Amino acid sequence: MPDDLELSKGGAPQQKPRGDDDVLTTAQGAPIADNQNWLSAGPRGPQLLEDHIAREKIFHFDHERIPERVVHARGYGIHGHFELKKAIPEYSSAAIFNEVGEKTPTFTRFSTVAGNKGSPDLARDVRGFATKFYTKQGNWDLVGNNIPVFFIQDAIKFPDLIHSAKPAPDRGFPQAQTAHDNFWDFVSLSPESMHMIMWIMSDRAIPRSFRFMEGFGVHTFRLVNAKGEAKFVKFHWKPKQGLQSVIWNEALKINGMDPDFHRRDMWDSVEAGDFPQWDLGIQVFDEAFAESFEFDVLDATKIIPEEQVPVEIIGTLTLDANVDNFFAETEQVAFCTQNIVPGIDFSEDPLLQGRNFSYLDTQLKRLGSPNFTHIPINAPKCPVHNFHQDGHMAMTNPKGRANYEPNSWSGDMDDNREPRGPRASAERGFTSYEAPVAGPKVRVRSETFADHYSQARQFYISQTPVEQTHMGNALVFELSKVERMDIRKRMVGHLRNIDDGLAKVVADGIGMTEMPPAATPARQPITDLPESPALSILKNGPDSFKGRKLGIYIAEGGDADMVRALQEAAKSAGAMVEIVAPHVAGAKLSDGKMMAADQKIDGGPSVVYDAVALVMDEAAARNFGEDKPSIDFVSDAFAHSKFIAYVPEAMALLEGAGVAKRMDDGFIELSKPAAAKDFIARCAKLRFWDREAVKKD
Ligand code: HDE
Repeated sequence: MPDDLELSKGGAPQQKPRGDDDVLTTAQGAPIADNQNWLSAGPRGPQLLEDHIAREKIFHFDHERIPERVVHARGYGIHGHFELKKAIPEYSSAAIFNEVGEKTPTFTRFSTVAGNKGSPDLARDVRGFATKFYTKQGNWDLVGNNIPVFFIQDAIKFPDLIHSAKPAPDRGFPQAQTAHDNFWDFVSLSPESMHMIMWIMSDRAIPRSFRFMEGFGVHTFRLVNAKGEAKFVKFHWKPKQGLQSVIWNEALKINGMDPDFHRRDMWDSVEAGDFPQWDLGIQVFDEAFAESFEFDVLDATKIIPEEQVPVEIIGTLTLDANVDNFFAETEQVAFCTQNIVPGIDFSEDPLLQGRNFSYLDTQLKRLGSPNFTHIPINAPKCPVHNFHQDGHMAMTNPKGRANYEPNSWSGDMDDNREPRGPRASAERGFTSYEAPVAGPKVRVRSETFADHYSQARQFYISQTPVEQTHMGNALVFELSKVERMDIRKRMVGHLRNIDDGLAKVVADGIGMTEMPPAATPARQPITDLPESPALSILKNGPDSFKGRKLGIYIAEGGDADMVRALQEAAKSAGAMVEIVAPHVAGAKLSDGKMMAADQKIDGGPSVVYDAVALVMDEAAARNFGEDKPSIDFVSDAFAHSKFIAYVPEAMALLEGAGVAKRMDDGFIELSKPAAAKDFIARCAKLRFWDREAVKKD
């Protein structure tokens, strides 16, 4: 029993940290004597309904789940802060953009779109990148994706898009993938999807980590300055870690090996103090540019190439604290596109306008009450004053009598009257930009939205040959899962408008004997746009092994100095290291000492590492040359174009894995410990892509 009761009024009831000496209580605070046995009539029952303690426990358990998000169900949240590096008062009056050095707390949730809460992290999918900025003027939510365009141009099509991508309603599968008839049927009937299709068939849809992907606000928004002047803006997140993806065969294996690969990666790097950072960039342009641009800036299936409107960096997001409680924070966080602050405004993008309705609506369903803003993760960190009241789970209830406005309570406490409460402020409050609006009420798609292929083609031709091959392979994989021939043909018909070479690769890959006719474009001609190098991952590689992970496969008798040299070299490059061994207990190295392992070999396959090293004696290598997990460790690393370091004694394993005769410059022999440094330096390239080029020829 506590000595004193805290006689507080209101406030959110919080469980204090649970200590070792605390007595278990019911939700009403009554102490519990036995948490193992239901009250019963005699030792062999029956159980008594009277047991209020057992019933309360089961009752609470029965109601633990809330509906998962209808899209973006699987996600991972993390705290951080945004620091402004460059003030932009000429563009925006928002406080968050006006004081250099100011730090604004944030919460970011990364997600996949199609899969349910328990689906694997490396599904081929768009990734959500949603950030809540707890600014001094209220919460601003930038609810973006890792791809700068979207499948559709009008929000009314969203339920159909998502229905087609999610499991078919009759059979309830396939989960977390688009490789099925319904999805390809829908997109092939919606040519506006073609640009997005290019992006999701690229390696952008299988990022190596949340840390290594870009983020985009997608829509055109407005920035409004203190004089009420507006400019258009597109928001970009640029990872300081650089861009990196896995390849499809690797993704398939990671999903089996570690379905939590992305969330584990984020958790581990933050726990290790390696905080990921993104620069916030803006592309700012005016009405005149919007008028002169080849495409409509309100069309979310289009980008504005960075070469045309450069991205100005204005600040940095640092993610530096994992959540304390997944449900309370990651699950209950509610992002809404309508959460904007003075100085930021919407544009007339029809997709954005639809989203503004959807997010608030879905939060009510998911969190069960309009008071979800009282949940700590959603509550603004600035003062909140309004006359909203009551409702389920109301936690912050206002004091006093005045609960309406206007009112004539004085606000002057001396005359014994009640305070009058808050008032709107024309100077400090949000005012919508006075964009002129006129026109008949119609249901039409603007003519200016009609070009569906030019930017799709631009994306494709901006990729390196390796990336183009991956896109071709992805399309072949997906369309091979489509059963209906007419859908496959319709898709190849679209590809012919994007790139004939790609259309041919895909047609051949799915065994199509006759090339279907090209789809009829809604608008002719399809423009030949210049390459945009910013669209390629490999052209923008980080050239650093920092934040990446080396797997060292050790065995009895392995050279202890070499293992240590590798560990040190990786560490000084800012990389992480895991030791893999035949047993999790580790292995006795050449110095006679046991080195503990992080993973047993079949729990630490090479797909979870960025590069691998083999340090073992000859006898072990001979044994492993016949051991399936060891063979896979090497042959997968080879197939996935990874750098492979090996001590000369490990040759028998390379032979057993069938790669000894195909060794290329991606193999580095570790003849003496000094070689460890050279190996890690080589790993800065992340992959030895020449290996793929050779395989292709
Ligand atoms: Fe969303 N989207 N969306 N979306 N979206 C949701 O809101 C919706 C779109 C995005 O981590 C839902 O809270 C419509 C584009 C992210 O909690 C829902 C349309 C972009 C997240 C919803 C779109 C996004 C969501 C489901 C078509 C990138 C996860 C749960 C107009 C710019 C946020 C929820 C989180 C979540 C509706 C299209 C990003 C149903 C109607 C485009 C990152 O409200």
